[in-house]
Amino acid sequence: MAPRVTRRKFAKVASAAAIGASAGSVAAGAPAAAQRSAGTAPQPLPRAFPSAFLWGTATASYQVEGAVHDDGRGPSVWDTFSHTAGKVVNNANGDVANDHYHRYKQDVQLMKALGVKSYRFSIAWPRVFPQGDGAPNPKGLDFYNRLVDELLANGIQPFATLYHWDLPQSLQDRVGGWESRDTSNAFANYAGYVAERITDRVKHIFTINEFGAFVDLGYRAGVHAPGLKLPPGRFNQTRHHAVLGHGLAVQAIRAKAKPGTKVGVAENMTICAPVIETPEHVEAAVRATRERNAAYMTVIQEGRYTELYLSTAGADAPKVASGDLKIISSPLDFVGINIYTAIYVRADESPQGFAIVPHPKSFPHMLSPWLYIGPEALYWGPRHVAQIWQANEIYITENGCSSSDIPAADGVVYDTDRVMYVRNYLTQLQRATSEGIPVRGYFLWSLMDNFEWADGYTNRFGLHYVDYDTQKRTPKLSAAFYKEMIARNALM
Ligand code: GBH
Repeated sequence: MAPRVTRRKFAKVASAAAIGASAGSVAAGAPAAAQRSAGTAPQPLPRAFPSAFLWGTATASYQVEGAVHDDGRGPSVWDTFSHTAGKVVNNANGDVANDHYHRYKQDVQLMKALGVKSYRFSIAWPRVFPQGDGAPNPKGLDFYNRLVDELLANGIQPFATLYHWDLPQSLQDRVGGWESRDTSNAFANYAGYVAERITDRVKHIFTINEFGAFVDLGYRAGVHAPGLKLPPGRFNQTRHHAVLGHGLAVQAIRAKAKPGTKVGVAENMTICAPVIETPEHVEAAVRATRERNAAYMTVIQEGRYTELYLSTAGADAPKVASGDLKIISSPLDFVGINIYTAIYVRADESPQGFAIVPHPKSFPHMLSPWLYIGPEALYWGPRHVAQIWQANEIYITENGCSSSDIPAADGVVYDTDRVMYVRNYLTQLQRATSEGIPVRGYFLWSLMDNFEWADGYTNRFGLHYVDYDTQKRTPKLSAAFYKEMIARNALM
């Protein structure tokens, strides 16, 4: 069944987003005289972003912190996984990573120099509850208090994510991690504990980062921690417990946070772009968006699994306890979307009404083979979320790319490919904001090169180059580009 979309809301988004409307409406503000005086030279459009637009960067705890034994931190599934031979390229691990735990003040200065207004980081659950549940470890939370204070002192708004995949190992050992509802409950308890203590200063909280990346890759494909390959029934149940944990955490945060705290999720939805912007392909992309995100974003937004998801799973469908769906779909204040790539969708005559068009072999990608270039994802992602689920506050919680990044003789990485990538994606984001789609901010992944999960340190996503022998951070060309863009608040 189609989700409820109020007629007014739909008309607003649909008409604003009508094909061809954007260029004209954006140009309308430019004085005609100024345009004429330019003669034949192409006139730059005033391709500005909204005035309060929140430019930012992002990182995650295990990818940058190191200090895995400091101040009572317990082990996480990523410590165990990365210390298991053959799981991570070159058997790398996050024991030291960027040593951000000790160098956070310097890293805040990198942000300040960029001119970002906000920073998205994640809190390591096993620092705060070394066993996942039971006794808290106040020293663990102290680190984030210091970080938050440092950010605020430098005029940077903190956005905190509570779970970016570092599950306390003890929960994996004792209850099977996200295979068990006990983990969903423990997560909510941890979320409430943190919310009570940081929301005097942190006004935006994300529950969970990217369900698929720890559930699908961790419990089915086995390429992320905890490295399991569960059969379909147990796997679908694990997915259910992850979204349940999200919903319980939303409720716990609401119960414990200071007034004015906003709660959301950061999900790397599958972004479905129409092959051509005609009404039938756009409609197919909307259908595909709901179905391809059925296990996570759709159930969070709609409080039900789609019929197609349930019928495809058959006997392996998740067992849903009474009340679960209401918890899972607890209302959110904002929606965060991590966007790296797009899939292309066309209309067809099948019962589901869409077909996915695979990327041809020649389709360009960045250094990571999965990172197909799809700038229009930054338009269609927020447009779908606003149109299908009436989200009125959207953040791009991650966007960025991997590049080969070799320092030149002068020590600078001239990552023209990353600049090309970011410029093209932001062009599509600006199309979205200029049409009134409510995107409020953008967090570039990442502030600096860091531990890229199963790829170890071989795949760099940073605006700053990190020399892991010396821990020296050096701004890349892309950092200069981003800084200039932020200063202008407009495309260039
Ligand atoms: C994000 O995931 C993460 O939130 C962030 O931590 C990470 O550093 C960043 O992106 C860059 O990757 O090797 O074929 O199994 C983005 C989604 C999920 C995409 C895992 C790559 C592995 C594909 N990612 N996926 S594969």
